[in-house]
Amino acid sequence: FKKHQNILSIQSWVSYGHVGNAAATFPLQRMGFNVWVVNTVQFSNHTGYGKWKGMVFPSEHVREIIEGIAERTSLAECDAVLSGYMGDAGTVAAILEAVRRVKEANPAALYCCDPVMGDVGRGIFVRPDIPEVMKLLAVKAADIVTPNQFELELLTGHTVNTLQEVLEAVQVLRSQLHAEGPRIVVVTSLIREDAPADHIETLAVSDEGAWVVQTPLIPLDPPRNGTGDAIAALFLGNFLKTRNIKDSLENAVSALYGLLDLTHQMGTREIQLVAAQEEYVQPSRRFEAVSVSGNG
Ligand code: PXL
Repeated sequence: FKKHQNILSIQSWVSYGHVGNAAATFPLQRMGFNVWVVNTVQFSNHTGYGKWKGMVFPSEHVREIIEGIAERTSLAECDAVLSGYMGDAGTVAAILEAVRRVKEANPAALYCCDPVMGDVGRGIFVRPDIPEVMKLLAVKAADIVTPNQFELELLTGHTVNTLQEVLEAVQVLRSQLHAEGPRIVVVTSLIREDAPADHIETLAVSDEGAWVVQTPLIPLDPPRNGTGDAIAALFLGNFLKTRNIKDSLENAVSALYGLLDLTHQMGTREIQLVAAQEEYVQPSRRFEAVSVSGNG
Protein backbone atom coordinates (compact mmCIF):
# COMPACT_ATOMS: atom_id res chain seq x y z
CA PHE A 1 0.00 0.00 0.00
CA LYS A 2 1.04 3.53 -0.62
CA LYS A 3 -0.46 5.64 2.12
CA HIS A 4 -2.71 8.43 0.88
CA GLN A 5 -1.81 12.06 1.46
CA ASN A 6 -4.09 14.32 3.49
CA ILE A 7 -5.19 17.79 2.40
CA LEU A 8 -6.88 20.25 4.75
CA SER A 9 -9.22 22.22 2.49
CA ILE A 10 -10.81 25.36 3.94
CA GLN A 11 -13.35 26.94 1.56
CA SER A 12 -17.02 27.63 0.97
CA TRP A 13 -19.68 24.95 0.75
CA VAL A 14 -22.71 25.03 -1.53
CA SER A 15 -25.47 22.42 -1.46
CA TYR A 16 -26.57 22.88 -5.06
CA GLY A 17 -23.84 23.03 -7.68
CA HIS A 18 -20.07 23.14 -7.53
CA VAL A 19 -17.89 25.93 -6.18
CA GLY A 20 -15.43 26.11 -3.27
CA ASN A 21 -15.10 22.81 -1.42
CA ALA A 22 -17.98 21.50 -3.52
CA ALA A 23 -15.69 21.93 -6.56
CA ALA A 24 -12.32 21.05 -4.99
CA THR A 25 -13.02 18.03 -2.79
CA PHE A 26 -14.24 15.47 -5.32
CA PRO A 27 -11.43 15.95 -7.88
CA LEU A 28 -8.90 15.55 -5.04
CA GLN A 29 -10.65 12.45 -3.74
CA ARG A 30 -10.83 11.01 -7.27
CA MET A 31 -7.07 11.56 -7.49
CA GLY A 32 -6.65 9.51 -4.34
CA PHE A 33 -6.26 12.18 -1.69
CA ASN A 34 -7.95 12.19 1.66
CA VAL A 35 -9.55 15.59 2.23
CA TRP A 36 -10.20 17.16 5.60
CA VAL A 37 -13.01 19.49 4.56
CA VAL A 38 -13.62 22.64 6.58
CA ASN A 39 -16.36 24.96 5.35
CA THR A 40 -16.17 28.75 5.69
CA VAL A 41 -19.80 29.25 4.64
CA GLN A 42 -22.76 27.05 3.85
CA PHE A 43 -24.86 28.49 1.04
CA SER A 44 -27.63 26.92 -0.98
CA ASN A 45 -25.83 27.84 -4.22
CA HIS A 46 -23.02 30.05 -5.50
CA THR A 47 -23.39 33.81 -5.42
CA GLY A 48 -23.23 34.10 -9.22
CA TYR A 49 -26.99 33.46 -9.26
CA GLY A 50 -27.45 36.77 -7.40
CA LYS A 51 -29.63 35.07 -4.77
CA TRP A 52 -28.76 32.42 -2.22
CA LYS A 53 -29.70 31.18 1.26
CA GLY A 54 -27.48 30.23 4.15
CA MET A 55 -24.77 31.76 6.27
CA VAL A 56 -21.15 32.76 6.55
CA PHE A 57 -19.63 30.86 9.47
CA PRO A 58 -17.88 32.98 12.10
CA SER A 59 -14.12 32.45 12.21
CA GLU A 60 -14.48 30.79 15.65
CA HIS A 61 -16.39 27.98 13.95
CA VAL A 62 -13.55 27.35 11.50
CA ARG A 63 -11.05 27.48 14.38
CA GLU A 64 -13.11 25.05 16.44
CA ILE A 65 -13.41 22.47 13.66
CA ILE A 66 -9.65 22.56 13.08
CA GLU A 67 -9.09 22.17 16.82
CA GLY A 68 -11.37 19.13 16.72
CA ILE A 69 -9.36 17.62 13.87
CA ALA A 70 -6.14 18.18 15.85
CA GLU A 71 -7.68 16.26 18.76
CA ARG A 72 -8.37 13.26 16.52
CA THR A 73 -5.13 13.07 14.54
CA SER A 74 -1.66 14.53 14.49
CA LEU A 75 -1.43 17.55 12.21
CA ALA A 76 1.90 16.03 11.11
CA GLU A 77 -0.31 13.80 8.93
CA CYS A 78 -1.38 16.84 6.94
CA ASP A 79 0.52 17.25 3.66
CA ALA A 80 -1.05 20.49 2.48
CA VAL A 81 -3.52 23.21 3.37
CA LEU A 82 -5.70 24.60 0.60
CA SER A 83 -7.76 27.75 1.14
CA GLY A 84 -10.26 29.48 -1.10
CA TYR A 85 -13.45 31.54 -0.65
CA MET A 86 -13.35 32.95 2.88
CA GLY A 87 -16.71 34.57 3.60
CA ASP A 88 -15.54 36.56 6.61
CA ALA A 89 -12.21 38.45 6.68
CA GLY A 90 -11.57 37.10 10.20
CA THR A 91 -11.41 33.62 8.71
CA VAL A 92 -7.98 34.48 7.31
CA ALA A 93 -6.51 34.52 10.82
CA ALA A 94 -8.07 31.13 11.58
CA ILE A 95 -6.65 29.70 8.35
CA LEU A 96 -3.18 31.10 9.02
CA GLU A 97 -3.28 29.66 12.52
CA ALA A 98 -4.06 26.27 10.97
CA VAL A 99 -1.19 26.70 8.49
CA ARG A 100 1.19 27.56 11.33
CA ARG A 101 0.11 24.55 13.39
CA VAL A 102 0.34 22.19 10.42
CA LYS A 103 3.81 23.41 9.46
CA GLU A 104 4.99 23.17 13.05
CA ALA A 105 3.94 19.52 13.04
CA ASN A 106 5.06 18.86 9.46
CA PRO A 107 7.58 21.38 8.09
CA ALA A 108 7.28 19.81 4.63
CA ALA A 109 3.57 20.67 4.37
CA LEU A 110 2.57 23.18 1.69
CA TYR A 111 0.06 26.01 1.91
CA CYS A 112 -1.77 26.68 -1.34
CA CYS A 113 -3.78 29.90 -1.22
CA ASP A 114 -6.36 30.46 -3.94
CA PRO A 115 -6.95 34.20 -3.45
CA VAL A 116 -10.64 34.10 -4.39
CA MET A 117 -11.83 37.69 -4.75
CA GLY A 118 -13.35 38.22 -8.16
CA ASP A 119 -13.07 37.85 -11.90
CA VAL A 120 -12.95 39.83 -15.12
CA GLY A 121 -16.48 40.90 -16.02
CA ARG A 122 -17.88 40.28 -12.56
CA GLY A 123 -15.52 42.42 -10.49
CA ILE A 124 -15.00 41.75 -6.78
CA PHE A 125 -17.55 39.27 -5.43
CA VAL A 126 -16.35 38.91 -1.83
CA ARG A 127 -16.83 41.19 1.16
CA PRO A 128 -14.95 44.49 0.64
CA ASP A 129 -12.48 43.87 3.50
CA ILE A 130 -11.27 40.53 2.07
CA PRO A 131 -8.77 41.82 -0.60
CA GLU A 132 -6.72 43.66 2.00
CA VAL A 133 -6.29 40.68 4.33
CA MET A 134 -5.74 38.37 1.39
CA LYS A 135 -2.90 40.58 0.22
CA LEU A 136 -1.38 41.46 3.58
CA LEU A 137 -1.76 38.14 5.38
CA ALA A 138 -2.74 35.08 3.35
CA VAL A 139 -0.41 35.53 0.37
CA LYS A 140 2.58 36.11 2.68
CA ALA A 141 2.11 32.72 4.30
CA ALA A 142 1.55 30.87 1.02
CA ASP A 143 3.86 28.49 -0.83
CA ILE A 144 1.56 28.37 -3.85
CA VAL A 145 -0.92 31.05 -4.98
CA THR A 146 -3.38 30.58 -7.82
CA PRO A 147 -4.88 33.96 -8.82
CA ASN A 148 -6.86 34.48 -11.98
CA GLN A 149 -5.79 37.43 -14.12
CA PHE A 150 -8.16 39.80 -12.28
CA GLU A 151 -6.84 38.70 -8.87
CA LEU A 152 -3.22 38.98 -10.02
CA GLU A 153 -3.89 42.60 -10.98
CA LEU A 154 -5.69 43.27 -7.70
CA LEU A 155 -2.89 41.74 -5.58
CA THR A 156 -0.04 43.53 -7.35
CA GLY A 157 -1.63 46.76 -8.56
CA HIS A 158 -0.22 45.98 -12.02
CA THR A 159 -2.38 45.89 -15.14
CA VAL A 160 -1.42 42.93 -17.30
CA ASN A 161 -2.05 42.93 -21.04
CA THR A 162 1.09 41.30 -22.41
CA LEU A 163 3.19 38.26 -21.53
CA GLN A 164 5.97 40.58 -20.37
CA GLU A 165 3.55 42.38 -18.01
CA VAL A 166 2.18 39.11 -16.65
CA LEU A 167 5.67 37.81 -15.90
CA GLU A 168 6.59 41.07 -14.18
CA ALA A 169 3.45 41.04 -12.02
CA VAL A 170 4.09 37.38 -11.17
CA GLN A 171 7.61 38.21 -9.97
CA VAL A 172 6.20 40.99 -7.78
CA LEU A 173 3.72 38.52 -6.30
CA ARG A 174 6.35 35.79 -5.89
CA SER A 175 8.53 38.14 -3.85
CA GLN A 176 5.66 38.41 -1.35
CA LEU A 177 5.19 34.67 -0.82
CA HIS A 178 6.50 32.60 2.06
CA ALA A 179 10.27 32.94 1.72
CA GLU A 180 11.18 29.35 2.60
CA GLY A 181 8.70 27.77 0.21
CA PRO A 182 8.79 26.92 -3.51
CA ARG A 183 7.10 30.27 -4.30
CA ILE A 184 4.84 28.99 -7.05
CA VAL A 185 2.39 31.31 -8.78
CA VAL A 186 -0.25 29.87 -11.11
CA VAL A 187 -2.19 32.44 -13.14
CA THR A 188 -5.50 31.18 -14.50
CA SER A 189 -7.94 32.54 -17.12
CA LEU A 190 -5.23 34.61 -18.73
CA ILE A 191 -6.25 36.54 -21.83
CA ARG A 192 -3.55 38.86 -23.19
CA GLU A 193 -3.35 40.94 -26.34
CA ASP A 194 -0.21 39.20 -27.65
CA ALA A 195 -1.71 35.69 -27.73
CA PRO A 196 -4.19 34.03 -30.16
CA ALA A 197 -7.64 35.51 -29.49
CA ASP A 198 -9.46 32.16 -29.53
CA HIS A 199 -7.30 30.73 -26.75
CA ILE A 200 -7.05 31.13 -23.00
CA GLU A 201 -3.89 30.48 -21.01
CA THR A 202 -2.70 29.17 -17.69
CA LEU A 203 0.78 30.12 -16.51
CA ALA A 204 2.93 28.59 -13.77
CA VAL A 205 6.12 30.14 -12.41
CA SER A 206 8.63 28.94 -9.80
CA ASP A 207 12.40 29.24 -9.35
CA GLU A 208 12.66 26.43 -11.90
CA GLY A 209 11.16 28.56 -14.68
CA ALA A 210 7.93 29.71 -16.27
CA TRP A 211 5.52 27.61 -18.35
CA VAL A 212 2.35 28.45 -20.18
CA VAL A 213 -0.41 26.24 -21.60
CA GLN A 214 -2.83 27.47 -24.25
CA THR A 215 -6.25 25.87 -24.54
CA PRO A 216 -9.04 26.66 -27.00
CA LEU A 217 -11.51 29.12 -25.49
CA ILE A 218 -14.71 27.24 -24.72
CA PRO A 219 -17.71 29.56 -25.10
CA LEU A 220 -19.20 29.54 -21.61
CA ASP A 221 -22.05 32.01 -21.36
CA PRO A 222 -23.02 32.57 -18.60
CA PRO A 223 -19.54 32.03 -17.14
CA ARG A 224 -19.23 28.82 -15.11
CA ASN A 225 -18.41 29.39 -11.47
CA GLY A 226 -16.09 26.99 -9.66
CA THR A 227 -13.56 26.49 -12.45
CA GLY A 228 -10.93 28.48 -10.52
CA ASP A 229 -11.59 26.43 -7.38
CA ALA A 230 -11.28 23.21 -9.38
CA ILE A 231 -8.01 24.13 -11.08
CA ALA A 232 -6.39 25.25 -7.82
CA ALA A 233 -7.24 21.85 -6.34
CA LEU A 234 -6.10 20.00 -9.46
CA PHE A 235 -2.79 21.86 -9.56
CA LEU A 236 -2.11 21.28 -5.86
CA GLY A 237 -3.05 17.60 -6.13
CA ASN A 238 -0.80 17.08 -9.13
CA PHE A 239 2.05 18.96 -7.49
CA LEU A 240 1.78 16.84 -4.33
CA LYS A 241 2.04 13.75 -6.53
CA THR A 242 4.75 14.81 -8.99
CA ARG A 243 6.61 17.75 -7.38
CA ASN A 244 7.06 18.90 -10.98
CA ILE A 245 5.57 22.25 -11.91
CA LYS A 246 5.39 21.68 -15.70
CA ASP A 247 3.73 18.25 -15.35
CA SER A 248 1.35 19.61 -12.71
CA LEU A 249 0.36 22.51 -14.96
CA GLU A 250 -0.25 20.22 -17.95
CA ASN A 251 -2.24 17.68 -15.94
CA ALA A 252 -4.37 20.30 -14.19
CA VAL A 253 -5.12 22.29 -17.35
CA SER A 254 -5.90 19.17 -19.38
CA ALA A 255 -8.27 17.95 -16.67
CA LEU A 256 -10.01 21.31 -16.43
CA TYR A 257 -10.38 21.49 -20.21
CA GLY A 258 -12.07 18.07 -20.19
CA LEU A 259 -14.42 19.24 -17.44
CA LEU A 260 -15.32 22.45 -19.27
CA ASP A 261 -15.69 20.76 -22.63
CA LEU A 262 -18.15 18.27 -21.14
CA THR A 263 -20.00 21.10 -19.37
CA HIS A 264 -20.25 22.97 -22.67
CA GLN A 265 -21.55 19.88 -24.47
CA MET A 266 -24.15 19.24 -21.76
CA GLY A 267 -25.08 22.92 -21.73
CA THR A 268 -25.55 23.11 -17.96
CA ARG A 269 -25.16 26.20 -15.80
CA GLU A 270 -23.14 24.18 -13.25
CA ILE A 271 -19.84 22.49 -14.11
CA GLN A 272 -20.12 18.71 -14.71
CA LEU A 273 -17.83 17.89 -11.81
CA VAL A 274 -18.95 14.30 -11.25
CA ALA A 275 -19.53 13.26 -14.87
CA ALA A 276 -16.01 14.46 -15.77
CA GLN A 277 -14.33 12.31 -13.12
CA GLU A 278 -12.03 10.39 -15.49
CA GLU A 279 -10.50 13.68 -16.64
CA TYR A 280 -8.86 14.18 -13.22
CA VAL A 281 -6.79 11.01 -13.59
CA GLN A 282 -6.71 10.45 -17.36
CA PRO A 283 -7.52 13.60 -19.37
CA SER A 284 -9.03 12.81 -22.79
CA ARG A 285 -7.01 15.53 -24.46
CA ARG A 286 -3.51 16.48 -23.35
CA PHE A 287 -2.16 20.00 -23.64
CA GLU A 288 1.53 20.70 -23.50
CA ALA A 289 3.15 23.52 -21.56
CA VAL A 290 5.83 25.61 -23.24
CA SER A 291 8.64 27.36 -21.45
CA VAL A 292 8.46 31.16 -21.58
CA SER A 293 11.02 33.73 -20.61
CA GLY A 294 10.89 37.40 -19.72
CA ASN A 295 11.42 38.45 -23.33
CA GLY A 296 8.25 36.86 -24.61
O1 PXL B 1 -15.82 30.16 -7.38
C1 PXL B 1 -15.64 31.05 -6.35
C2 PXL B 1 -16.76 30.99 -5.35
C3 PXL B 1 -16.58 30.23 -4.21
N1 PXL B 1 -17.55 30.13 -3.27
C4 PXL B 1 -18.72 30.77 -3.42
C5 PXL B 1 -18.96 31.55 -4.56
C6 PXL B 1 -17.96 31.66 -5.55
C7 PXL B 1 -18.18 32.43 -6.76
O2 PXL B 1 -19.25 32.85 -7.10
O3 PXL B 1 -20.14 32.18 -4.69
C8 PXL B 1 -19.76 30.63 -2.35
